[in-house]
Amino acid sequence: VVKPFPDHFLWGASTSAYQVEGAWNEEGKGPSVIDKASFHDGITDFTVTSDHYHRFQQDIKLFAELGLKTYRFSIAWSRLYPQGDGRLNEQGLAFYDRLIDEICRHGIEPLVTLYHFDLPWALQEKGGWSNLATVTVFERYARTCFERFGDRVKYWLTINEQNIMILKGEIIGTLPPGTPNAQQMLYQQNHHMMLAQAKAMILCHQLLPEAKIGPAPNISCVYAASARPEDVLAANNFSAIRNWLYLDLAVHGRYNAVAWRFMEEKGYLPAVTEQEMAILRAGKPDFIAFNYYASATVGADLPGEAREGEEVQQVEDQQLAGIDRTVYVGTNNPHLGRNQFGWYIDPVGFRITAREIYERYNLPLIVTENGLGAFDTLEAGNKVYDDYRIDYLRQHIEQLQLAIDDGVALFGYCPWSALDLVSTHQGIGKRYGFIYVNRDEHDLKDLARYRKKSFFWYQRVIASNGAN
Ligand code: BGP
Repeated sequence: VVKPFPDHFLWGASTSAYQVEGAWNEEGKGPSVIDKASFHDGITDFTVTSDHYHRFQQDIKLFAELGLKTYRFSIAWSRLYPQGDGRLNEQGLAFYDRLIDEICRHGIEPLVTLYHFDLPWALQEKGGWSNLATVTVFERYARTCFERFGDRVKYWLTINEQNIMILKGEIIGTLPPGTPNAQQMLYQQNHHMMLAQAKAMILCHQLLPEAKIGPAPNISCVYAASARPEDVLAANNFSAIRNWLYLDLAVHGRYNAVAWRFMEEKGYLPAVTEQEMAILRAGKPDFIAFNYYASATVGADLPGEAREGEEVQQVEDQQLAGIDRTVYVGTNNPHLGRNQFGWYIDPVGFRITAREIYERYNLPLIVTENGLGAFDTLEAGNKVYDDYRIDYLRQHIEQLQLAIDDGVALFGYCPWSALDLVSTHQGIGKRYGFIYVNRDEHDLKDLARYRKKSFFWYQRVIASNGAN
């Protein structure tokens, strides 16, 4: 018999500020890197998104009806500090006061991400994360959040998917185009973000001894393309560079040897001082949050062996072949199905990932993203029959339950996303929510909210504490 979900398990759902709020320049908000980025033709921008900024009361009421125990959202740094630092915008603070009060009034536990991709543009103009001064600016912003909201917020996340910002630096990161030796600069940015995170964790523990804080990387288990030892070695390398580099720094304050050697051989080593390493060691997370969508499969790139050029999932941006010891190339996995956007669907990989993280770090875990992006259709009577999403989530929840049965201390699950919002690169057409938001890419319609079939399903999952 599989163990039930623990009492007080935090069933939740997630969003991020720039993807859901809209009101991109209202009430004193400064622009972020997202507001300045150019996106593909044909998809919407981030000016209105789901208009949550003006409709949050209605949305939180729906979350309460859904039965959420926790709601994960992010604070837009440039609402609080329009220039990144300097003047504090009281209207921005007041908005998050109202939002958090509303969440708490419904008995939902707020889970707050300090920084989810939307670096204030004014900081980016001063070098962004390439500039060591941004570390201190982030610490100040974090202090403001802890001091203002810490009376109501117990769970904090530092930085969303820092590893993806580095691994896909040209797309989602904060690297100005044309930066010379871009990869080295990305690893320097990574080091600075790690310092910012460590300082935020130290500060959180000082100011809010009851609160808990942790990192929120995207972690995927990594499979070897075959049982050939070189392929297994390649998978081991990729795990070290894609996953453990970030968590080893966050938890233990050290660079793992494989990742360090990789950066050294490629000429990517960040400048690091002993004093900084001491700060990294002093900053300790209380838990690890992780986002999981799919696994990754890699192999060795042996001389004379050409791999087929079909687009590879999860590893596509890594052109790291050719160095002794740290070589790997992405391969496809014939054992897995894919979603409408080509992403692999791998529920068992979810269980493996949870076990791996727990075994490696021995800290409580919470899942802060997992979900299925799909083109939903609004049918007659404003119904959305998203059985495919229910299937995806059910399979992943089953594997989570097995992971708990395996002994993993997992205390929450927050699928992406609470309601429909704008995907980072694929517009509003790629939907993840339990609640449909009535708009198209360029036609805002009435932005009405409709409960999808998955809403009623997840409501039952939560009500029965996981017996879905
Ligand atoms: C994660 C991000 C989210 C969200 C999600 C879905 O990487 O933290 O912000 O965007 O992925 O990705 P996408 O919108 O590209 O489908």
